[in-house]
Amino acid sequence: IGKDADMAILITGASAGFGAEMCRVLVHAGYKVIGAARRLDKLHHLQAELGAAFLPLQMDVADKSSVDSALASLQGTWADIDLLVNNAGLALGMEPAQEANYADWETMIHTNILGLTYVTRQILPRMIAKNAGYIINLGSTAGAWPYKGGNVYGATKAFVRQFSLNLRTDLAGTRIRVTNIAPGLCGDTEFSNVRFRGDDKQAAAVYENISYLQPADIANTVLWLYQTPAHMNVNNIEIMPVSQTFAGLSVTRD
Ligand code: 8X3
Repeated sequence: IGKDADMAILITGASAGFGAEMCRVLVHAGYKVIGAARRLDKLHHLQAELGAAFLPLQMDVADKSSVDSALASLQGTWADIDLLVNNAGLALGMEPAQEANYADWETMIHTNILGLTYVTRQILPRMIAKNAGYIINLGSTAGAWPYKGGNVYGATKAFVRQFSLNLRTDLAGTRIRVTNIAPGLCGDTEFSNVRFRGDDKQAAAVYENISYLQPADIANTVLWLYQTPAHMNVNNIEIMPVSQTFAGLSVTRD
């Protein structure tokens, strides 16, 4: 049983991928987990799998009133959030900036930036009031390493990284911890299927003949971070599969 078993963990984007795997790993480790997402049916499947230690919470992070009312509905120890994992986020498209669909940019900014701040701003005062808590934000290698077609997606993840560092700065003198996790290429999630708008062939091509990170790698990282000693703060953790490196600065020949 985890050290804070009477308190709850809130994970956004819990219906699939990293988020769903985090719910599994953290419930199996003995914690009470609230899984938040838009797709309630997926959360109910997780509830059937995980039992009473899992609470489904229908919430659209990109909709401030949905965030406010969903979080206000939490009762008793479920309202005592000791760990918030801001996992919800998405990439849409890989076209060069001048060809990208502007509505896609707005959706990414809305979910990855505004959505993350809606949830954080709601939960922070509760953590401040008890001078305890941990916020883990899901950034990306794309927030530090540019790549073609990464334009606004990578920029939203750069926001997540810098917001995490700035949060920790504002929280100096408190016991509240903040970490930015920046995963690189990770498969077996809906990430690329969403990015390529349901084109499963194009999505599968991203992972062809590559050994990539698994959702469990990231979920186990969250568990490890949460269980690190209370005096220790991991500011930023960047994780890539061995098949990926940051080499690759491009040159254009005349
Ligand atoms: C996901 C990693 O490289 O597809 O954030 O942008 S990448």
